[in-house]
Amino acid sequence: MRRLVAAFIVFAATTLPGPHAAAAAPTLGTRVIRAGLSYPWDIAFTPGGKMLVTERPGRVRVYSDGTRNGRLLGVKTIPKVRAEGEAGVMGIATARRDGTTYVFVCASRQVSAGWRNQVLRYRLTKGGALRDQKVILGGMRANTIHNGCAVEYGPDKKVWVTMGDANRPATAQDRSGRNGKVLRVNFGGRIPSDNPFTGSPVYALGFRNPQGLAFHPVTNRPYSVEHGPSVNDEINRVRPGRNYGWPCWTGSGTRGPIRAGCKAASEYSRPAWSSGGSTLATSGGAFVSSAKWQSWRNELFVATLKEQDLRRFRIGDNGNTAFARSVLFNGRWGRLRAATPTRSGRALYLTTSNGGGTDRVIRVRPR
Ligand SMILES: [Ca+2]
Repeated sequence: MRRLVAAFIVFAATTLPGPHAAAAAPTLGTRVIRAGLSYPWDIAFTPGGKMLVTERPGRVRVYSDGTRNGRLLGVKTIPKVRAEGEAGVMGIATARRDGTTYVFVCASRQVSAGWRNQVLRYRLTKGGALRDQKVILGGMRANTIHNGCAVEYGPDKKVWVTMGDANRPATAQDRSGRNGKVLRVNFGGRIPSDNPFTGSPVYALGFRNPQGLAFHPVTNRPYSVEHGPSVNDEINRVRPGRNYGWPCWTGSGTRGPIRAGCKAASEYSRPAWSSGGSTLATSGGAFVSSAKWQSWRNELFVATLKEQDLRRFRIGDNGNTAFARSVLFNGRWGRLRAATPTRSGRALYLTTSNGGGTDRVIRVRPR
């Protein structure tokens, strides 16, 4: 009799939606959409459904769509790219304006001033060609490490860019410099009148190497994802004019490599999450917004290079904390670089960073 009762309780618990029944976790399906690429750094989708993929050595690949059957419409070689170490053609984003699709690319280029990271804007033709190049943001030093270079077109219709310290840590605290910052400019590159520092593209400072940037689908708040030194990878809620501590402090009150000129840890903004005593090499970040994601809807997914997995985070109610929830696809595809949502928020696209012409674009979506 006791076994029967127990069996009924199990049956009831698994089949009857109780008054506090939460949405279920989604069952995810995965598919390799592209293979044989070379360091695909980032992905963007146009409103019409084209898929654009950067390859760090210097190209943008344009596909008719994000399926396995999509046609390769063209490959744009970005001029003057100096790809070396972690630098090259990195973040990409799209925007639709006055009936035209525009593409923003963050790239490391050899120009008259030297080796610089720049944000280029192109017009995308219907046939998939990138035309009418314009530099809308420049003056950021490039290096073989710490370039940042995520770019997103925000819900506020501004161009947002993360910039690393280019291995000159002190520059992250220099408000007049553009390295170690989150930058924000208008569509054509002018400084928005509502930026926190008048006449400056600097939106927030004190970053080491932020390679991820994503906007919460409900609150529209920006979140950056960055690499820590040997400890404290971070997720930061990026707020105007705030200072996130590098290189004085990392994580929540761990000393960084520089002390001169530093204030107390409490004078800097603390991360929404930090990895603590080790690093995962957190790279791209993306929110999923479709109801198909059920209980994971509006959560942040972060790709990791070193740990070779995808990490799921829930943003706390006040927006200031990110809670690590689960680890997905551990080791399945090697090092993961990008996490990008489709425009519908239904699918998440990942890229690998394994080299040797073996890299892939992978689609993840709820069944
Ligand atoms: Ca920090």
